[in-house]
Amino acid sequence: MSLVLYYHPLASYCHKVLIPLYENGIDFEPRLVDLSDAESSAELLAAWPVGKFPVIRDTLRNLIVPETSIIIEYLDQHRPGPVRFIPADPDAAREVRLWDRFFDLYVSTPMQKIVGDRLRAADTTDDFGVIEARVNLDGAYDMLEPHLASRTWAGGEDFSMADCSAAPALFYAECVHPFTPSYPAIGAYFDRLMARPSVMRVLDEAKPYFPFFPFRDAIPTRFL
Ligand SMILES: N[C@@H](CCC(=O)N[C@@H](CS)C(=O)NCC(=O)O)C(=O)O
Repeated sequence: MSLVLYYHPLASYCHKVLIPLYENGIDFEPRLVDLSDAESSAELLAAWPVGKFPVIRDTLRNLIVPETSIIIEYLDQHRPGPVRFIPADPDAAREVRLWDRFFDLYVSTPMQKIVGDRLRAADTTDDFGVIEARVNLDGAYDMLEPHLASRTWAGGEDFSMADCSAAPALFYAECVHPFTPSYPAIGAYFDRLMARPSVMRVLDEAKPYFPFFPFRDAIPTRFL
């Protein structure tokens, strides 16, 4: 098997890459990253010294591919399947890349700030940073609501990289800073995302690890 995926089943950015892998039935060898294990961490750092995951190793080309958006572009180019994640049309591709960036930077980043703060020791929490993250999420929801009211998927009428980014971002954001029921168009889009078999599979595989999620009590019961 030529693709090795360094990942963890609970990690939101790993979901972002598992979705396209499952959408197109791409074979890969899963390599679970355990940051509490020195050997596992060292293997990840050797592949990508930034230490963030997921990371893909393509053993056929002797290549490391980090960063989720770059990984999805790589899969689209080198393992194309029935679902194309970046449209061929340059204007449509730009729109997909824009909303991919939007979900990473303006939904995932504040969502992760809130989650990360919950994991800190009581005397090192960043209350102001968490308030700021919640304000940022409200701003993102205000922008997403009209955007999603007029389209099926985040980048247009076809499922794309932007939706791979949106699914985990919104799944965890709904737990830490709910958008339902106040934002009906985001809620309807979220339901469309959650009904995708690839997304259902990713969440099913994450389920055994839900007890480790600091906002586990806020996971909607339909996912448990
Ligand atoms: N910009 C990166 C973000 C990846 C990321 O933040 N991954 C998280 C897991 S969801 C991680 O590596 N966390 C471990 C850490 O930051 O030490 C990407 O798109 O791949």
